[in-house]
This record gives sequence, C-alpha cells and structure tokens, in this order.
Amino acid sequence: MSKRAVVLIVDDEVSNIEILSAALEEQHEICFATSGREALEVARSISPDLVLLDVMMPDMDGYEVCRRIKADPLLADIPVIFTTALGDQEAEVRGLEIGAIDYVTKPISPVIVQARVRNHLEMKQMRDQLAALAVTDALTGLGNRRKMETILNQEVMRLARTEANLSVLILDIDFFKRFNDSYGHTAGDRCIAMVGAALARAVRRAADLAVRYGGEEFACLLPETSHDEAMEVASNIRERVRALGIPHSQSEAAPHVTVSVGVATATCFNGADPMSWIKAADEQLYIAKKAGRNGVAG
Ligand code: GH3
Ligand code: MG
Ligand code: MG
Ligand code: MG
Repeated sequence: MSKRAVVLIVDDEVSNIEILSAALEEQHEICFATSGREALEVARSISPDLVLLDVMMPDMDGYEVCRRIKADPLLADIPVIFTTALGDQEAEVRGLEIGAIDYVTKPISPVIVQARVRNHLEMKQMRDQLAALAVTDALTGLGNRRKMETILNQEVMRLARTEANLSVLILDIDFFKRFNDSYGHTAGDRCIAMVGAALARAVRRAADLAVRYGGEEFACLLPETSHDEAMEVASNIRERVRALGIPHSQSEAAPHVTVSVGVATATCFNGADPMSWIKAADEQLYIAKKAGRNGVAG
C-alpha cells in the first residue's frame, strides 16, 4: 500500500487501545476514541480506512456505533472490525449482521490483528479500485455514462432543495464516421482521447463533471451555472477542440476535427425525469448540427 492507511481504534479501556496501537502503529497511522460518540466524531472528521471497534462501552455501545457508520453514506464503505471477548459467539454474529466485516478476539493476539487488518485494508483498496473503474471510461480516463447518470440524479435532487441553476452540455464530434473512414479506427480512438483531454482542461471547477457519454459523444454537468455561463463554457470547449488542429480532410465544417455542442439549463425542479435535461441538451445538439456543425446551440 503506497500511502499509510489510517486505522481508528475505539475502546473505552485505554490499556486495550495501547495493545492494539502497539500491534498496528508500525504499519499504519493510528487514531483512537474512547467512547462511541467520540468515535463517530473522529470517523466523520478524518474518514479512517478501517475501524477497530469495541462492543461494550458506557455511552453508546459498539453495535450502535457500527449501525450509525453503516447508515451514513460517507462512512458506510469503511470496514469495521469488532473486538470481542473470546468465545462470545452471540456478540460476533450480531456484529457481523449489523455490517461489521470481521472480528478479533480479546485477549488480543497482535499477529492476528495485524494479519486481519492488513487483509481487510487490501480488500477495501480493491473494492475502491473496482468502484472507480465502474464509473471510468477506459479510453479517455473521464467518467462514463453511469457516472453521469448517478451525479445527474444527485444534482437534480439538490436542485429541488436549492433552486440553483443546473446546466447540461452534450458534445458530439462532427463527421466522425468519415474521420474513421479516412484515418482509421486507431487514429479515431486517439482523436476521441484528445478531445476528451481538451474537454477536461475546459471544465475545471470542482463541482463540474465531464464524461464520455458514448462513442464520440461527451457530456458535461455544470451545477450552479446559468444558461449564459454554460453557453460560454460550451463556446470555450468548441474553440479548444478546433484549436487542437487535428486534420480532418473530409469534414464539411472545417479542415480540422470540430465538435457541436447542445446546451440546456434547468432553473427549477419541475419533477421531471432527470434524463429529460439530457434530452433537452440533445435536442439543442441536433440544432447545432443542422446549423452547419462546429457550433453551439442552447
Ligand atoms: P455527425 O457530424 O452528424 O455527428 O456525423 P458523425 O459521422 O460523427 O455521426 P455518426 O453518429 O454517424 O458516426 C459516429 C461514428 O463514431 C461512428 C462510429 O464508428 C464512430 N465511433 C463511435 N465510437 C467510437 C470509438 O470508440 N472509436 C472510434 N474510433 N470510433 C468510434
Ligand atoms: Mg469496552
Ligand atoms: Mg454521435
Ligand atoms: Mg458525430
């Protein structure tokens, strides 16, 4: 593991924390809490990679802490390992049912704690990598359509609460079939990757999202962006792609690869299907295509 993982140790008995820390501090960053409430506070503020959780604690027991961790979308993926008294089968089963990934028994065996923690951190890292891959486009490294749809749903929900503008851009490379036909599919793939990189450079606010939506189509989601601002972003993207200067002798729009962009802005939540915003941007894209391509409509 390249970066040292952060392990949160929760136990109301300081001697237990000392034993667990001693077993783990060589390999991992350690933080600790001595009560259930403190554990939740620390978990929320530092997002540890793994939690070692005592069951019996006076203010809030480990089960309740685990339940709250699993109920919080920001914490739910953190593996929780209970530390229970040896032979306490009922406690182990209950902990696993609540969502703990494993348990270690007291009295603590340092080598067993080390091995279990290491295994679970490795599995967590693999799960995170898989989750990231599931929303990433392999050719461009941008997000994919699944990512777009997930974030769009979240943003439309937020729109219902905040009534801030939400703009959607759909981009499509012009005359791309002809590009493939004249330069080959491999050059076509390279072209898509370059357009994706230009798009990523143009869409830089932390809240903005740029994805490869399909073959030679891209989409952007621009939260809290007015229609005028979105039109400006769209023009900037269009210009950046043209300025890449990728030759395209068969294009009727320009001697270079160009994109057309459709823009739609939601100003309030009207209960419509989130995908209707994509559809609205797609209709504008069609208008930009009709108008001669290498242009923006919205
Ligand atoms: P328009 O200006 O109207 O958008 O014309 P177009 O030729 O770009 O549109 P059309 O949808 O007819 O063709 C898109 C082409 O994109 C067809 C398909 O072979 C190509 N394409 C889709 N995905 C990929 C890909 O991953 N790599 C490559 N090289 N080509 C792709
Ligand atoms: Mg205890
Ligand atoms: Mg297309
Ligand atoms: Mg096209």
